[in-house]
Amino acid sequence: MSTILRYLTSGESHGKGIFVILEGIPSGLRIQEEYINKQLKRRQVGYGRGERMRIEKDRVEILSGVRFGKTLGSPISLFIPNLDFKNWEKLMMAKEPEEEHSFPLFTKPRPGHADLVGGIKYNFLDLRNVLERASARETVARVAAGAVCRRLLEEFGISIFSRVIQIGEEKDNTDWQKALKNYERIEASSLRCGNEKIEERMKELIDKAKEKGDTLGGVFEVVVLGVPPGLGSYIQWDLKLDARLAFAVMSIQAIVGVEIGMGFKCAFCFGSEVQDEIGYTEGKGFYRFTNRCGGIEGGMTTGEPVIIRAAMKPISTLARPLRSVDILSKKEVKAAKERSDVCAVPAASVIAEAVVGIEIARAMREKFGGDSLEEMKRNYNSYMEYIREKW
Ligand code: EPS
Repeated sequence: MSTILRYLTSGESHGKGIFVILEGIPSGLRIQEEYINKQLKRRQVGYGRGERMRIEKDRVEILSGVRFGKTLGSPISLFIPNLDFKNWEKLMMAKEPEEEHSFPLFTKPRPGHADLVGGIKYNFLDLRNVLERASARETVARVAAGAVCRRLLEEFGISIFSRVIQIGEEKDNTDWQKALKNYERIEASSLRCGNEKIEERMKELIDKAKEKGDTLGGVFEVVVLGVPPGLGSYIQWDLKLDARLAFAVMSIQAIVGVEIGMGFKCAFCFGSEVQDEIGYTEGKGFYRFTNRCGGIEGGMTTGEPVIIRAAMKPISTLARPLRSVDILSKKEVKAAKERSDVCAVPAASVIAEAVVGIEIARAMREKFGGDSLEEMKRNYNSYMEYIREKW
């Protein structure tokens, strides 16, 4: 994958904070901490979110790469402090504790989390060393980096939306064009659902899961509008934009499936029900009668909206824990109970907007390059003029 735009995150869930370095944003892009904080706030919402969200008021500090409100073209370092750290200082300190094992070990791995395999892989008897980094807390970094990329994409008329279309067995089958017509409702909804009645039934399912000491997953949809044709490429496996978008979304904690456009439904259809026929009119140029491919064909954007859906498994930490084995005694135990969410699908949809935005921004940087935003815009405008004139 090209490294023209890349990012690295670091930090543990209960350490000092979460860090991200984002490299590849051109100089001259306006960005403010408040703009990023707005996205961080969107990540914290959600009916079914856990106690941690009452502790954290996620706010970013821009530590490098920006001066007087504009990017410098150099790496942008972002830091989001963990307000909860004050309650964990002794358990998360970097220096060696005075007495050996003066703190409880986390030895009861939770089925579905990274606990057991992480302990085996990194040779840890205290599985807290695993969960601290495997935690979905890390996604606050993705949203911060994604916010800067969203800001860049706005300069090219590209916008990103998401909504929840299923919680447990409760589905919202409204198509995305209709749903986006009342996007304010989706944004105001604590489940990011566009339909009030369906949202109520989803909430009932989350309440039932909570009463049972269980958790619930679901499905969300991300839509990207305004992309130019030709982002990504068919010439190499790791340049195909559909594959990269699937990778980015699948890398979010608890995501177990990703589809683009009609996705798995294609498997039950004939080709004539799947391919998007091509039309042409003077002035409008080439267009498609449908967009079943979800805006990507041959690993490249067609210029139609990019549509991605993903399935999130129920959170791994259950208030009524499942069977596990203590890694020290090897005796059957109930898995550890860590504070957690009951349902985090709305949060995952916001995180997915961010990682999709990063991938689209990376593809835009690959195609239009430029060290400054102005240069990138010149390249973009000349490409769009070429399409208007020649195609
Ligand atoms: C989360 C932070 C975590 C969890 C949750 C989401 O904080 P804490 O572990 O202190 O409660 O609440 O992460 C998980 C449920 C998980 O399994 O990783 C966040 O910031 O989104």
